[in-house]
Amino acid sequence: MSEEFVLSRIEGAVGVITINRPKVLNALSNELMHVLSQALLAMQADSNVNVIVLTGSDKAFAAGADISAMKDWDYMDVYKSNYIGGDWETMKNVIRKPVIAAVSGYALGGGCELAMMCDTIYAAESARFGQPEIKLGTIPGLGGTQRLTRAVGKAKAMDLVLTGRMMDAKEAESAGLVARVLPVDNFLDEVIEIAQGMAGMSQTTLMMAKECVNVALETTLEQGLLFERRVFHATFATKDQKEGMDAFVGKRAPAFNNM
Ligand code: CO8
Repeated sequence: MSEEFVLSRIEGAVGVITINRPKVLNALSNELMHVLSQALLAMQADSNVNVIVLTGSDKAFAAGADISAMKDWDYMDVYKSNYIGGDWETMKNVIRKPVIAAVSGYALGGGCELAMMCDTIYAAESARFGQPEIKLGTIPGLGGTQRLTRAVGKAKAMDLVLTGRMMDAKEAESAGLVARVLPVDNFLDEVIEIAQGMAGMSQTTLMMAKECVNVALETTLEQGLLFERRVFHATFATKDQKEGMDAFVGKRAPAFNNM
């Protein structure tokens, strides 16, 4: 590989993965997506990492799939290879630790879809979200019509997908796509600090909580409530539940062991 498309580092119990293809605003190529999935799997396997932050540059989280690479694809190639993103749905189930998208600048097309595949999105005031595929004569191919609709509702999803316009961070927050908007200055440091707070919890319990929230999008309320209750019951089999509640009663900080 001529360039390092993805950079990984660990800060405390937080794994930080940075998409690094600045000349093309982090356009997502096949190769980049492969390296990114390897980086995520490595963070999942590293027991020192409790939470993963996925970010890009100040100017772009990712400006979408690589249009130069995509423009000459033909139907049989993409259909037979199940590209784009067939294996990413599997990946999503393998990465059980919380993944936070830290979005600064453009998150467009596949970039917006990649952010939506994460468990939550924190945006810098400079963030711009959109599904501009319609302007290229195609449609979103990695969840843009599905996850965006679940996040912001049908009317706004239609508006974004059919016009290809961008929405800014404030609009994205009020529409429910983004959890928090943070100032541009020290944006990534602030997200990492929030992630460190999460990472101080029990890793096991973090994974259980993530699984429950994700089930809410996939099932009926009745089944989701039952799933949640059973997982809640399961937390009482962990040492971390004993530690958390003993610490509260003893008026001290908990020291979770991921057990
Ligand atoms: N693909 C390839 N190159 C890109 C992309 C892209 N998506 N976006 C930007 N670039 C390149 C530009 O060609 C330019 O290269 P060069 O310097 O060699 O001319 C460089 O990045 C800088 O871009 P601009 O000069 O255009 O920068 P501006 O600040 O003027 O504009 C924009 C920034 C508005 C973000 C503009 O670059 C833009 O509109 N980009 C395309 C956005 C887009 O249409 N994205 C959707 C792509 S389709 C898609 O994502 C389908 C998803 C399917 C799933 C994908 C899973 C991997």
